[in-house]
Amino acid sequence: MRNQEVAKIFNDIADILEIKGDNPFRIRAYRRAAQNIDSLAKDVTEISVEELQMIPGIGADLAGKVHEYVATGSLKFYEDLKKEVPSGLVDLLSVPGLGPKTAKLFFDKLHITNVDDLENLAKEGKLKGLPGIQAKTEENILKGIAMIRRRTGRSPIGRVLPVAEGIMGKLKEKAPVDKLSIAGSLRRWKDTIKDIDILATSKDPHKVMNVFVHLPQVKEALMKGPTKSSLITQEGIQVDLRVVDEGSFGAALAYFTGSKEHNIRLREMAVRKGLKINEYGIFDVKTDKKLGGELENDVYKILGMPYIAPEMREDTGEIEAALEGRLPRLVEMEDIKGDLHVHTKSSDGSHDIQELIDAAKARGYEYLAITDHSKGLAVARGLSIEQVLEQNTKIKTLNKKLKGFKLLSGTEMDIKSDGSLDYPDEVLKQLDIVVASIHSGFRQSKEQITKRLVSAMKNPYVSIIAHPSGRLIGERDAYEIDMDEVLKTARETGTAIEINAYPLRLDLTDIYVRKAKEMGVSLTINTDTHVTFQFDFMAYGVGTARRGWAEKKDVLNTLSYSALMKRLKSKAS
Ligand code: DGT
Ligand code: CA
Ligand code: ZN
Repeated sequence: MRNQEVAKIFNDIADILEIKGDNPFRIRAYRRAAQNIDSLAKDVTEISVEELQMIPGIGADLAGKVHEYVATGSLKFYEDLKKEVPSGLVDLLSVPGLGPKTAKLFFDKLHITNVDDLENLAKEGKLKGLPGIQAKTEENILKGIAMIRRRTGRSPIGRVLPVAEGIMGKLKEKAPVDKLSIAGSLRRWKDTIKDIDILATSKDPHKVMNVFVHLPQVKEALMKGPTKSSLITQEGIQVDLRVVDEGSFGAALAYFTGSKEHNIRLREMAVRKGLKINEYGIFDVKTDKKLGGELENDVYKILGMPYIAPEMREDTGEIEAALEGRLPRLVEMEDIKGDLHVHTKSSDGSHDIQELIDAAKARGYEYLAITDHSKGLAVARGLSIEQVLEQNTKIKTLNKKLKGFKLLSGTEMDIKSDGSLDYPDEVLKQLDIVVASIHSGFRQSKEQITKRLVSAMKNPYVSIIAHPSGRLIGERDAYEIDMDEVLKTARETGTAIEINAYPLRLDLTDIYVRKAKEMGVSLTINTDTHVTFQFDFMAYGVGTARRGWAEKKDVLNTLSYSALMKRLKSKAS
């Protein structure tokens, strides 16, 4: 897929336009197009110009640009634009938190054109004193640079899974494979992935490997053998494929799914029973007789345990729970009855309400909460009080006409930097659901940010805290927050905490999901959809919930519509 590549160019264009002080609407159009192309399920190179124009935010002009780039490998508009600003200046924008205005300031006043110079001058304290630049700004710039340098080798799962699925699809189509499965951290739904592990069985392993190393996605074949081959994809992700015997597939799947720590525990248990477990099977040590290995569950069965879901295999108590018969019944995709955090084009989404309903119904949902941004969030065209009330009336009228589907009228209300809420209670109490979240003041102290969240939860109308730590994997660290305090308040006030399924967020993170569950905090898994295909991100959220041992009963949006409404009202009363 070259979507990421095209998206990056559009983002670069937006950056340069911003440095140049161009029209904000034009800049926003490029950013929105970039986001939509980036999260597109289909490869841009396989889409016609007509189809491209059907992507929200992409008109004839941008479709033409995408086409030009895909067809010729370059984009004249972009190449010309780059000549208008010093090269290197754009690189500065990759430092988290450093915007175009500041970058331009550093260039104009200090002639900084690359990240190394910026780092040196920040260390020497030479930036402060410029308009708006304080010691704290220098500190943040240094932190941001350190973060870029840390980005090593691991990619967010949202970048990796589509690549893995693309390769699996091509293998199924072109190679003589029988069984085929993803293994490793990807099968465990970790939020970041080092490399993709795939297992297969085949009557013709040689042919399979031949197809594999010549797939169109391949940038470089690293090694090709009869049982294992490795390659690097166009996106720079390593993929290992192993072809194993039919009778060993289950044992190999258990072995290569890991985690390593989980496997070590299983092998120790086996040794105590006079058994041996490896990627080929389960064996009796004395007689060397093979006791199992065709099915993955053979491993668990022989050790006297129920099957443990891959998401739990981290040696964090799952083996003890399995032995004692207290494994949770993890929440599943089928349990999700609706999405409680969705944007329309009234704020920064791309669709009207009807289009969102259709897409939600196609996914088998029973309800959907419309939660556009609130007035304080001007960058996302947040709704004024009049607008949100108007939308509320419209939704309530629409609801009476809908058959077999319900809308919840809501808002994603900004918790402002000073801790106050963006709408007054008289407005909030008219809505079915209030999702509250932080979009500014990320650099406040731990105490300040925690206090903002805690006081929002104490508001009787706030139903959910969304993306609680504000992280964007690989792009922005979580803000500092006392999560224990937040969870405690959530329980006391009956506020649900969101697992945001947007693949760069996945926040609440797995560790805190587990803590929340243990504390009896209610969770909700929402996609924060801005474009309809993003509804499919739900799987990432469910994966994260499962890594935190969450069950159906822990998750608000597994409730029926009437039970959900009752629950939402019970906090407000
Ligand atoms: P990552 O780092 O995101 O790729 O995480 P994994 O878990 O996919 O790790 P990877 O790709 O190095 O190995 C895949 C699985 O293979 C791993 O989860 C367990 C198994 N494995 C790999 N190396 C070892 C090892 O040295 N000992 C054991 N017991 N298992 C291993
Ligand atoms: Ca791996
Ligand atoms: Zn949102």
